[in-house]
Amino acid sequence: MAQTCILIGAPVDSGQKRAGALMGPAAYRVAGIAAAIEELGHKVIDRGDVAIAPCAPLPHPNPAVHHLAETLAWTEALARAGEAAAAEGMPVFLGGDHSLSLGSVAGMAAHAETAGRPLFVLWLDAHTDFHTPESTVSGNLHGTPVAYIAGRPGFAPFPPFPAPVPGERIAMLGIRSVDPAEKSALIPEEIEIADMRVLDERGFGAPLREFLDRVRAANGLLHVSLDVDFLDPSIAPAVGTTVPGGATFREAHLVMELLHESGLVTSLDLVELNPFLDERGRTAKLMVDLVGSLMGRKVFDRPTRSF
Ligand code: Z70
Ligand code: MN
Ligand code: MN
Ligand code: MN
Repeated sequence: MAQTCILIGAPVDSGQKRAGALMGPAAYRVAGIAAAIEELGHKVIDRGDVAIAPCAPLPHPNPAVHHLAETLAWTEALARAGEAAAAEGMPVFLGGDHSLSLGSVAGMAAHAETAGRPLFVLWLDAHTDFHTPESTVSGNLHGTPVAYIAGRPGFAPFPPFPAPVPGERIAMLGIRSVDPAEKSALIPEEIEIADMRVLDERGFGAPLREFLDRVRAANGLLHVSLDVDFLDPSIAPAVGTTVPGGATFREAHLVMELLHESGLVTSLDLVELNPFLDERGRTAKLMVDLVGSLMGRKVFDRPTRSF
């Protein structure tokens, strides 16, 4: 089915300490993201980059937390831009570090409330990003969005999350780096975590299909948040935190193809690309190729004859 994709540039880099993520939206455009989507018969509207005003520093009881005011401003700006875009088509957020999902998913949750449909979230990441600003050790707020989305307390001065997403509606794939405070907070949660141990045994297809079946049964909206470090660093080097043992080229494309076939995806984040660390644009190009698979690129348009 032809879609209208709304590209929203989110040059956010306040959620971590390494410079360069703010070049992400430009790199996706250079890598041809609009053409890759249009080639598949969809319409693309590029809304350009969201911007925030200069911020006065905002202190936090956890002294590790940094760039709180900027991250708060991005959260509010992206939630607004995202909610408006969701009324017109499928928002695609071009990041930017993963703190942008504090805003993008808040916008989708507000939209879902208006639409009267439950929001589901698929987190494709090496990390669970389940810290609160109170529990983070690094102080990097890109490690917090899932906790915000799930409605964990400890997020002042962020606005309360519009409609917290219960754990049963969140699934994580690719997980292989979790801090102790995140682990203990995740234990009582219903969040489905397919870590690499699970994925090595079952593959990516079965756990993903189970989650998608639940989204379909609930007539849900589905937000997909794709962190570059979901991928193995050997194929996706342009990321600040490389964690070995990630999804291969073929596993990642399979995930995207299954998402396409489900017809359920209503919004997407592309996060943590740091073009300054890339090798001749290969990570940006891979991410654009994955978006191609998500939007319907396949080897054959019909089942092949003998399989
Ligand atoms: C760690 C922290 C993180 C992404 C790194 C890492 C968090 N749990 N998230 N890269 N996308 O610093 O809180
Ligand atoms: Mn992440
Ligand atoms: Mn990550
Ligand atoms: Mn919960």
